[in-house]
Amino acid sequence: MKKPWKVTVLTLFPEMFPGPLGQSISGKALGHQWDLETIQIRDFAGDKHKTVDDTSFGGGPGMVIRADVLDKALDSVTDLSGGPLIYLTPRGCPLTQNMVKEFASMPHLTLICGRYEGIDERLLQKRKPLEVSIGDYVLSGGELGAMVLMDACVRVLPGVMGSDASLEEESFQDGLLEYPHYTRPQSWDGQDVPEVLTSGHHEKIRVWRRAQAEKITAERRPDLWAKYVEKKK
Ligand code: 58G
Repeated sequence: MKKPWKVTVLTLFPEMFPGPLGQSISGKALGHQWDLETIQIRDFAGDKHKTVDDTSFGGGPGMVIRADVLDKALDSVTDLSGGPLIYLTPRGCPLTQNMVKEFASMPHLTLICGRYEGIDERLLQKRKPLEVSIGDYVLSGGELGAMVLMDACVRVLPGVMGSDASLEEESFQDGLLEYPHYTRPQSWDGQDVPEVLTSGHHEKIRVWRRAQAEKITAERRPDLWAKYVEKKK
């Protein structure tokens, strides 16, 4: 049997994992299609009080994770060479579906979760992690960001979503927002399912969905719409 896709998470709160990733489809795939390992950063503190943070040189509020402690924690990661080292931070490059597919194609990810005001810059200079952001907002820790990244990767692993057809569909709509979905009952709350979807005309359905996806994208995401129009030319 082939080795499953693996993620190693360095965190001060390993109890937060697998959290929501232990549920539903990703939860069922955990231990089969993918593996999760957590490393407690505090285990690598050098003093009897297990200190991992200190005040910021130059002053200002809040604490910073010590470079020496996190460096020792990273030394303990055996398969760092199997894929990227990633630090979740609001100053990172924005996570995209293309990055998700690339991360899911590597054998191993290592994720660093910061807390407090972040990590001593010298650790980042030495280890040069890929700095990734899940969006333009600040979280109290990188753990929720790590879970978002992992969730996005796990659902594109071969055999996890069950039907690879749904992923084909997704790539067909590449660069556009999702078209609307409907299920039973056919009539609900005075609203009927659009007739074309129950017509059985597969080509008409494809054209209708494409038009809907384009309309929603143009209305809501002028940035994505501009890229899509540019690409079509
Ligand atoms: C400012 C504040 C810089 C990822 C906190 C760095 C992590 C947002 C994201 C931090 C995160 C994101 C400490 C807590 C990183 C550190 C962590 N916030 N948008 N917070 O992906």
